[in-house]
Amino acid sequence: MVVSHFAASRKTRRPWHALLLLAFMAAALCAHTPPAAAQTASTKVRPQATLGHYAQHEAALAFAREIDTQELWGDAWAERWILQAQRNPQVIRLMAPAPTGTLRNWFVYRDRFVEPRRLQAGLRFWRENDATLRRAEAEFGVPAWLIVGIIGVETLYGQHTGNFRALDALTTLSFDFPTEHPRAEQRSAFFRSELHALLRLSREQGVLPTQWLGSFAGAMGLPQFMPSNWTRFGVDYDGDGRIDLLNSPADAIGSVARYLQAFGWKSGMPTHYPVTFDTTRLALDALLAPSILPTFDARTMADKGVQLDPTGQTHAGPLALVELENGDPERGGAPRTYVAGTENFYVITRYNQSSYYAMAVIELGQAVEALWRTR
Ligand SMILES: [Ca+2]
Repeated sequence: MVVSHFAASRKTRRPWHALLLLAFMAAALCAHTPPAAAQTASTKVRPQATLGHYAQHEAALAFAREIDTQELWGDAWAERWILQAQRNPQVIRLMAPAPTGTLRNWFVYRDRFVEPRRLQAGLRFWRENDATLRRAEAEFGVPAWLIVGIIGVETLYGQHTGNFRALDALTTLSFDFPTEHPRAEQRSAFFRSELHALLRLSREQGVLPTQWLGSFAGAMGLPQFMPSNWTRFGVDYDGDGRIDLLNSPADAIGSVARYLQAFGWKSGMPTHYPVTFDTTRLALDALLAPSILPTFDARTMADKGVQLDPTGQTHAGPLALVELENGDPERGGAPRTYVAGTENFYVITRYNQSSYYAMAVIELGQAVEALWRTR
Protein backbone atom coordinates (compact mmCIF):
# COMPACT_ATOMS: atom_id res chain seq x y z
CA MET A 1 0.00 0.00 0.00
CA VAL A 2 1.31 3.41 -0.93
CA VAL A 3 0.36 6.49 1.03
CA SER A 4 0.81 9.71 -0.88
CA HIS A 5 2.47 12.64 0.80
CA PHE A 6 0.13 15.07 2.40
CA ALA A 7 -0.23 18.58 1.08
CA ALA A 8 1.72 20.98 3.29
CA SER A 9 -0.53 23.87 2.31
CA ARG A 10 -3.63 22.34 3.88
CA LYS A 11 -5.71 24.68 5.95
CA THR A 12 -4.76 24.58 9.63
CA ARG A 13 -7.60 23.83 12.03
CA ARG A 14 -8.14 25.90 15.13
CA PRO A 15 -8.08 24.35 18.64
CA TRP A 16 -11.86 24.77 19.13
CA HIS A 17 -12.31 22.63 16.07
CA ALA A 18 -10.39 19.81 17.75
CA LEU A 19 -12.58 20.05 20.87
CA LEU A 20 -15.73 19.88 18.79
CA LEU A 21 -14.28 16.87 17.05
CA LEU A 22 -13.68 15.16 20.40
CA ALA A 23 -17.26 15.71 21.50
CA PHE A 24 -18.39 14.27 18.21
CA MET A 25 -15.97 11.40 18.64
CA ALA A 26 -17.33 10.46 22.06
CA ALA A 27 -20.83 10.32 20.62
CA ALA A 28 -19.68 8.28 17.64
CA LEU A 29 -17.90 5.78 19.88
CA CYS A 30 -21.14 5.04 21.72
CA ALA A 31 -22.86 4.40 18.42
CA HIS A 32 -20.04 2.24 17.16
CA THR A 33 -21.02 -1.45 17.22
CA PRO A 34 -18.09 -3.85 17.03
CA PRO A 35 -18.60 -7.54 16.18
CA ALA A 36 -19.34 -9.87 19.07
CA ALA A 37 -15.74 -10.95 19.73
CA ALA A 38 -14.45 -7.39 19.95
CA GLN A 39 -17.41 -6.11 21.92
CA THR A 40 -16.34 -7.75 25.17
CA ALA A 41 -12.94 -6.10 24.98
CA SER A 42 -14.32 -2.68 24.08
CA THR A 43 -16.73 -2.66 27.00
CA LYS A 44 -13.88 -3.59 29.35
CA VAL A 45 -11.57 -0.85 28.11
CA ARG A 46 -13.46 2.44 28.08
CA PRO A 47 -11.78 4.66 25.52
CA GLN A 48 -10.48 7.87 27.03
CA ALA A 49 -11.06 10.68 24.61
CA THR A 50 -7.97 12.48 25.84
CA LEU A 51 -5.76 14.42 23.49
CA GLY A 52 -2.42 12.76 22.85
CA HIS A 53 0.94 14.22 21.92
CA TYR A 54 0.07 14.19 18.21
CA ALA A 55 -3.01 16.38 18.68
CA GLN A 56 -0.52 19.26 18.45
CA HIS A 57 1.50 17.78 15.60
CA GLU A 58 0.64 19.46 12.32
CA ALA A 59 2.30 16.88 10.05
CA ALA A 60 0.55 14.00 11.83
CA LEU A 61 -2.83 15.72 11.62
CA ALA A 62 -2.34 16.61 7.97
CA PHE A 63 -1.44 12.98 7.28
CA ALA A 64 -4.61 11.84 9.06
CA ARG A 65 -6.79 14.22 7.05
CA GLU A 66 -5.17 12.98 3.86
CA ILE A 67 -6.12 9.41 4.80
CA ASP A 68 -9.67 10.46 5.62
CA THR A 69 -9.93 12.07 2.19
CA GLN A 70 -8.42 9.08 0.38
CA GLU A 71 -10.59 6.55 2.20
CA LEU A 72 -13.71 8.74 2.00
CA TRP A 73 -14.07 8.51 5.78
CA GLY A 74 -16.57 11.32 6.26
CA ASP A 75 -16.51 10.83 10.06
CA ALA A 76 -12.79 11.84 10.24
CA TRP A 77 -11.90 8.37 11.56
CA ALA A 78 -8.16 8.76 11.00
CA GLU A 79 -7.97 12.25 12.46
CA ARG A 80 -9.93 11.40 15.58
CA TRP A 81 -7.55 8.55 16.46
CA ILE A 82 -4.34 10.36 15.59
CA LEU A 83 -5.57 13.07 17.99
CA GLN A 84 -5.34 10.44 20.74
CA ALA A 85 -1.98 8.91 19.78
CA GLN A 86 0.79 9.24 22.36
CA ARG A 87 4.47 9.62 21.61
CA ASN A 88 6.34 6.65 23.11
CA PRO A 89 10.04 7.43 23.87
CA GLN A 90 10.78 3.75 24.56
CA VAL A 91 9.75 2.93 20.98
CA ILE A 92 12.24 5.51 19.69
CA ARG A 93 15.02 4.10 21.88
CA LEU A 94 14.34 0.53 20.77
CA MET A 95 14.32 1.52 17.08
CA ALA A 96 17.69 3.32 17.29
CA PRO A 97 20.41 1.57 15.25
CA ALA A 98 22.67 -0.87 17.13
CA PRO A 99 26.19 0.38 17.85
CA THR A 100 28.53 -0.52 14.98
CA GLY A 101 31.62 -2.65 15.45
CA THR A 102 30.05 -5.29 17.70
CA LEU A 103 30.14 -8.77 16.19
CA ARG A 104 26.98 -10.79 16.32
CA ASN A 105 26.93 -14.24 17.87
CA TRP A 106 24.90 -16.96 16.20
CA PHE A 107 25.50 -19.53 18.94
CA VAL A 108 24.25 -17.12 21.60
CA TYR A 109 21.28 -16.11 19.42
CA ARG A 110 20.36 -19.75 18.75
CA ASP A 111 20.49 -20.63 22.44
CA ARG A 112 17.87 -17.96 23.16
CA PHE A 113 15.38 -19.79 20.94
CA VAL A 114 16.39 -23.44 20.78
CA GLU A 115 16.09 -24.12 24.50
CA PRO A 116 14.06 -26.52 26.67
CA ARG A 117 11.20 -24.19 27.60
CA ARG A 118 10.52 -23.16 24.00
CA LEU A 119 10.89 -26.75 22.76
CA GLN A 120 8.29 -27.96 25.28
CA ALA A 121 5.93 -25.10 24.40
CA GLY A 122 6.44 -25.99 20.72
CA LEU A 123 5.64 -29.62 21.35
CA ARG A 124 2.46 -28.61 23.18
CA PHE A 125 1.50 -26.25 20.33
CA TRP A 126 2.06 -29.04 17.80
CA ARG A 127 -0.03 -31.50 19.84
CA GLU A 128 -2.92 -29.04 20.15
CA ASN A 129 -2.81 -28.00 16.49
CA ASP A 130 -1.60 -31.07 14.62
CA ALA A 131 -4.66 -31.36 12.37
CA THR A 132 -4.52 -27.66 11.44
CA LEU A 133 -0.78 -27.82 10.78
CA ARG A 134 -1.26 -30.81 8.49
CA ARG A 135 -4.07 -29.02 6.67
CA ALA A 136 -1.90 -25.95 6.13
CA GLU A 137 0.95 -28.14 4.91
CA ALA A 138 -1.36 -29.79 2.37
CA GLU A 139 -3.07 -26.58 1.22
CA PHE A 140 -0.12 -24.16 1.11
CA GLY A 141 2.82 -26.56 0.64
CA VAL A 142 4.54 -25.06 3.69
CA PRO A 143 5.86 -27.65 6.20
CA ALA A 144 4.40 -27.80 9.70
CA TRP A 145 7.86 -27.52 11.31
CA LEU A 146 8.45 -24.16 9.63
CA ILE A 147 5.14 -22.71 10.85
CA VAL A 148 5.92 -24.04 14.35
CA GLY A 149 9.42 -22.54 14.16
CA ILE A 150 8.15 -19.09 13.17
CA ILE A 151 5.38 -18.82 15.77
CA GLY A 152 7.85 -20.11 18.40
CA VAL A 153 10.58 -17.58 17.63
CA GLU A 154 8.10 -14.71 17.18
CA THR A 155 6.04 -15.04 20.36
CA LEU A 156 6.82 -18.28 22.24
CA TYR A 157 3.53 -19.66 20.91
CA GLY A 158 1.50 -16.61 21.86
CA GLN A 159 3.06 -15.99 25.28
CA HIS A 160 4.95 -12.82 24.26
CA THR A 161 2.88 -10.84 21.79
CA GLY A 162 3.91 -7.39 23.04
CA ASN A 163 2.39 -4.74 25.30
CA PHE A 164 2.91 -1.58 23.28
CA ARG A 165 -0.19 0.21 22.03
CA ALA A 166 0.14 -0.27 18.27
CA LEU A 167 -1.44 3.13 17.55
CA ASP A 168 1.19 4.91 19.68
CA ALA A 169 4.08 2.81 18.36
CA LEU A 170 3.17 3.33 14.71
CA THR A 171 2.42 7.05 15.09
CA THR A 172 5.70 7.56 16.96
CA LEU A 173 7.67 5.70 14.27
CA SER A 174 5.82 7.61 11.55
CA PHE A 175 6.61 11.09 12.87
CA ASP A 176 9.47 10.72 15.38
CA PHE A 177 11.63 8.03 13.81
CA PRO A 178 15.21 8.21 15.16
CA THR A 179 17.01 10.54 12.74
CA GLU A 180 20.41 8.87 13.26
CA HIS A 181 19.08 5.74 11.55
CA PRO A 182 20.70 5.38 8.08
CA ARG A 183 17.34 4.79 6.38
CA ALA A 184 15.18 6.99 8.60
CA GLU A 185 13.14 8.52 5.79
CA GLN A 186 12.37 5.19 4.12
CA ARG A 187 11.53 3.53 7.43
CA SER A 188 9.21 6.29 8.63
CA ALA A 189 7.39 6.17 5.26
CA PHE A 190 6.92 2.43 5.84
CA PHE A 191 5.48 3.04 9.31
CA ARG A 192 3.11 5.72 7.98
CA SER A 193 1.68 3.17 5.55
CA GLU A 194 1.37 0.67 8.43
CA LEU A 195 -0.40 3.31 10.55
CA HIS A 196 -2.83 3.82 7.69
CA ALA A 197 -3.31 0.02 7.52
CA LEU A 198 -3.95 -0.15 11.29
CA LEU A 199 -6.66 2.51 11.05
CA ARG A 200 -8.28 0.66 8.16
CA LEU A 201 -7.99 -2.73 9.90
CA SER A 202 -9.55 -1.31 13.08
CA ARG A 203 -12.47 0.07 11.14
CA GLU A 204 -13.00 -3.18 9.23
CA GLN A 205 -12.68 -5.39 12.31
CA GLY A 206 -14.71 -3.15 14.63
CA VAL A 207 -11.82 -2.78 17.07
CA LEU A 208 -10.87 0.61 18.52
CA PRO A 209 -7.39 1.59 17.24
CA THR A 210 -6.25 2.23 20.83
CA GLN A 211 -6.99 -1.38 21.79
CA TRP A 212 -4.40 -3.15 19.65
CA LEU A 213 -1.30 -4.24 21.54
CA GLY A 214 1.89 -5.47 19.90
CA SER A 215 5.65 -5.09 19.61
CA PHE A 216 7.43 -1.73 19.72
CA ALA A 217 7.35 -1.84 15.90
CA GLY A 218 3.60 -2.45 15.70
CA ALA A 219 3.70 -6.19 14.92
CA MET A 220 0.72 -7.99 16.44
CA GLY A 221 -0.61 -11.36 17.50
CA LEU A 222 0.78 -14.91 17.53
CA PRO A 223 2.61 -14.46 14.21
CA GLN A 224 3.53 -10.76 14.81
CA PHE A 225 1.94 -9.55 11.60
CA MET A 226 2.19 -5.89 10.67
CA PRO A 227 -1.28 -4.41 10.03
CA SER A 228 -0.89 -4.43 6.22
CA ASN A 229 0.08 -8.12 6.27
CA TRP A 230 -2.96 -8.85 8.40
CA THR A 231 -5.12 -7.57 5.55
CA ARG A 232 -3.00 -9.01 2.74
CA PHE A 233 -2.17 -12.49 4.05
CA GLY A 234 -4.50 -13.09 7.01
CA VAL A 235 -6.61 -16.26 6.77
CA ASP A 236 -9.71 -17.20 8.75
CA TYR A 237 -8.50 -20.76 9.21
CA ASP A 238 -10.87 -21.84 11.99
CA GLY A 239 -13.88 -20.70 9.97
CA ASP A 240 -15.49 -18.46 12.61
CA GLY A 241 -15.91 -15.64 10.10
CA ARG A 242 -13.08 -13.35 11.27
CA ILE A 243 -9.33 -13.24 11.03
CA ASP A 244 -8.12 -13.26 14.63
CA LEU A 245 -4.36 -13.48 14.88
CA LEU A 246 -4.43 -12.43 18.54
CA ASN A 247 -6.38 -15.40 19.86
CA SER A 248 -6.76 -18.08 17.20
CA PRO A 249 -3.79 -20.45 16.71
CA ALA A 250 -5.55 -21.83 13.61
CA ASP A 251 -5.84 -18.38 12.02
CA ALA A 252 -2.16 -17.76 12.84
CA ILE A 253 -1.12 -21.09 11.31
CA GLY A 254 -3.06 -20.51 8.08
CA SER A 255 -1.81 -16.92 7.81
CA VAL A 256 1.88 -17.80 8.31
CA ALA A 257 1.55 -20.56 5.69
CA ARG A 258 -0.15 -18.23 3.23
CA TYR A 259 2.48 -15.55 3.78
CA LEU A 260 5.36 -17.95 3.05
CA GLN A 261 3.54 -19.40 0.04
CA ALA A 262 3.00 -15.87 -1.33
CA PHE A 263 6.73 -15.13 -1.03
CA GLY A 264 7.57 -18.20 -3.10
CA TRP A 265 8.09 -21.13 -0.74
CA LYS A 266 8.89 -24.20 -2.87
CA SER A 267 7.45 -27.39 -1.43
CA GLY A 268 10.09 -30.08 -0.90
CA MET A 269 13.16 -27.84 -1.39
CA PRO A 270 15.62 -27.84 1.54
CA THR A 271 16.43 -24.53 3.22
CA HIS A 272 20.22 -24.91 3.24
CA TYR A 273 23.15 -27.30 2.91
CA PRO A 274 26.27 -27.68 5.07
CA VAL A 275 29.49 -26.51 3.45
CA THR A 276 33.25 -26.95 3.82
CA PHE A 277 35.86 -24.77 2.13
CA ASP A 278 38.64 -25.58 -0.30
CA THR A 279 40.93 -22.84 0.98
CA THR A 280 43.28 -23.14 -2.02
CA ARG A 281 40.71 -21.39 -4.22
CA LEU A 282 38.20 -19.84 -1.84
CA ALA A 283 36.75 -16.59 -3.29
CA LEU A 284 35.04 -15.49 -0.09
CA ASP A 285 34.51 -11.82 -0.98
CA ALA A 286 32.83 -12.69 -4.29
CA LEU A 287 30.66 -15.31 -2.60
CA LEU A 288 29.53 -12.96 0.18
CA ALA A 289 28.93 -9.96 -2.09
CA PRO A 290 25.24 -10.76 -2.87
CA SER A 291 24.64 -11.42 0.88
CA ILE A 292 21.65 -13.77 1.39
CA LEU A 293 20.29 -13.37 -2.15
CA PRO A 294 20.62 -16.79 -3.86
CA THR A 295 22.99 -16.14 -6.78
CA PHE A 296 25.40 -19.03 -7.49
CA ASP A 297 24.55 -22.51 -8.78
CA ALA A 298 26.21 -25.54 -7.16
CA ARG A 299 28.85 -25.71 -9.90
CA THR A 300 29.87 -22.04 -9.47
CA MET A 301 29.98 -22.53 -5.70
CA ALA A 302 32.44 -25.40 -6.22
CA ASP A 303 34.57 -23.32 -8.61
CA LYS A 304 34.79 -20.60 -5.95
CA GLY A 305 35.94 -23.06 -3.31
CA VAL A 306 32.71 -24.12 -1.56
CA GLN A 307 32.26 -27.87 -1.16
CA LEU A 308 28.62 -28.77 -0.74
CA ASP A 309 27.41 -32.06 0.73
CA PRO A 310 26.27 -34.73 -1.80
CA THR A 311 22.62 -33.54 -1.81
CA GLY A 312 23.70 -29.93 -2.19
CA GLN A 313 25.84 -30.82 -5.19
CA THR A 314 22.70 -31.91 -7.06
CA HIS A 315 20.70 -28.77 -6.12
CA ALA A 316 19.17 -27.21 -9.24
CA GLY A 317 18.52 -23.58 -8.19
CA PRO A 318 20.70 -20.66 -7.08
CA LEU A 319 22.38 -20.63 -3.67
CA ALA A 320 23.77 -18.01 -1.31
CA LEU A 321 26.74 -18.40 0.99
CA VAL A 322 25.30 -17.43 4.38
CA GLU A 323 27.78 -16.19 6.96
CA LEU A 324 26.96 -16.08 10.68
CA GLU A 325 29.30 -14.45 13.17
CA ASN A 326 30.03 -16.13 16.48
CA GLY A 327 31.53 -13.21 18.34
CA ASP A 328 35.17 -12.20 18.14
CA PRO A 329 37.45 -15.29 17.97
CA GLU A 330 40.20 -13.25 19.66
CA ARG A 331 37.95 -12.63 22.64
CA GLY A 332 36.66 -16.12 23.25
CA GLY A 333 34.27 -16.23 20.27
CA ALA A 334 34.13 -19.09 17.78
CA PRO A 335 34.91 -19.12 14.05
CA ARG A 336 32.06 -18.02 11.79
CA THR A 337 29.38 -20.49 10.72
CA TYR A 338 28.68 -20.92 7.00
CA VAL A 339 25.85 -22.67 5.14
CA ALA A 340 24.62 -22.59 1.55
CA GLY A 341 21.13 -21.07 1.66
CA THR A 342 18.55 -21.96 -1.00
CA GLU A 343 15.67 -19.87 -2.33
CA ASN A 344 13.60 -21.29 0.54
CA PHE A 345 16.10 -19.91 3.07
CA TYR A 346 15.61 -16.54 1.39
CA VAL A 347 11.80 -16.88 1.66
CA ILE A 348 12.11 -17.21 5.46
CA THR A 349 14.05 -13.93 5.54
CA ARG A 350 11.02 -12.24 3.94
CA TYR A 351 9.34 -12.75 7.30
CA ASN A 352 12.22 -11.07 9.10
CA GLN A 353 15.22 -9.86 7.12
CA SER A 354 17.93 -11.63 9.09
CA SER A 355 19.87 -14.81 8.38
CA TYR A 356 20.21 -15.34 12.17
CA TYR A 357 16.43 -15.21 12.45
CA ALA A 358 15.97 -17.68 9.56
CA MET A 359 18.47 -20.16 11.02
CA ALA A 360 16.86 -19.95 14.48
CA VAL A 361 13.39 -20.57 12.97
CA ILE A 362 14.71 -23.58 11.03
CA GLU A 363 16.56 -25.10 13.99
CA LEU A 364 13.70 -24.56 16.47
CA GLY A 365 11.06 -25.88 14.06
CA GLN A 366 13.06 -28.97 13.17
CA ALA A 367 13.97 -29.67 16.81
CA VAL A 368 10.27 -29.49 17.80
CA GLU A 369 9.41 -31.78 14.90
CA ALA A 370 12.02 -34.32 16.09
CA LEU A 371 10.40 -34.27 19.57
CA TRP A 372 6.95 -34.67 18.01
CA ARG A 373 8.05 -37.67 15.90
CA THR A 374 9.63 -39.46 18.89
CA ARG A 375 6.97 -38.58 21.44
CA1 LIG B 1 -11.00 -17.12 12.57
